[in-house]
Amino acid sequence: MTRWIPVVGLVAACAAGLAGCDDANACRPTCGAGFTCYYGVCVPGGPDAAGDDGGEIGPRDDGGDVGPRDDGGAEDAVSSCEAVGGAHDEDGDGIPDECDDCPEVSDPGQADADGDGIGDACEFPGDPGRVSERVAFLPFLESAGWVAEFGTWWRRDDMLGQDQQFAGANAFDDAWGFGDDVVVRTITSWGTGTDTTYRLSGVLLRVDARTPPSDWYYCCANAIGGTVQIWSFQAGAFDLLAEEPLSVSINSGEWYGVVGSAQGGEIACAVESAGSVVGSTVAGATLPLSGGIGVRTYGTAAVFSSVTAYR
Ligand SMILES: [Ca+2]
Ligand SMILES: [Ca+2]
Ligand SMILES: [Ca+2]
Repeated sequence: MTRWIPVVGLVAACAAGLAGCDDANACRPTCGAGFTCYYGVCVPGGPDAAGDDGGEIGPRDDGGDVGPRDDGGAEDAVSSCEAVGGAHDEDGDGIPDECDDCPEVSDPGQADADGDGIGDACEFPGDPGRVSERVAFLPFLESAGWVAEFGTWWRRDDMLGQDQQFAGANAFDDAWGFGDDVVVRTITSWGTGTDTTYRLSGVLLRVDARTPPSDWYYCCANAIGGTVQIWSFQAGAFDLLAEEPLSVSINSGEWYGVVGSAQGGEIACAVESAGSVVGSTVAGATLPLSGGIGVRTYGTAAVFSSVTAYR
């Protein structure tokens, strides 16, 4: 059964136009020319001159004076699409990431039936409207900063990859400070692996790296046996909290979506294939964690083409 949790937009105040919201966290490393720091990551484009989070840049940019998300505001005299012409287009649908209502899934029509700024192609299954906005989209442009923990990570060609074929490897940004409530989707593909029990790829939720190694919740798919799993890790102890079968096999070299949701006392996890949910599970959250998000592999090489955070 697919079960999803309503997520309250705790950072909706930023969307309402409070100046300085996009400077909440410093970028590591400092963003290069043509990029601006936004929630701790470097995104294409220039600074938000109006300080309104509404015009020039950022995941909450409404797309300026082009496209269905235009709000007609004065700040849209120069849209982000125009300002960063030729900008990155992760999904190749012709709409630059900053203007795309679904930057990780091709949707050239930009259909958005409920008008919440999140495209139909990447609305979350089972509970439309539970996510109010996208707060970060990471196409893994080379300028973005991540903390690696174990494994052999690389970032190139707008992808983040991990080549270690045994044991676990994490990459995360603990500085985001999203708190308890967040929904994270990654697009991932499995490579070769050597572990005979687990070949996992997915997203980390509530990563807490105050005392390394980090503590976390993990929403993932296991390519061995074809299941969706929720794990916790705290003080050196792993715990498999929930596991349900997938309706499809995980094939190396193919792309899948893995979506994790953390709210209050619950963690939900779903796996997507070809735009459909192919398995989901829910577990109670017992660890008092808040913090960043990330990605993790276990027992397999894997590639991540993007990570998107919503609230
Ligand atoms: Ca696009
Ligand atoms: Ca798209
Ligand atoms: Ca929508």
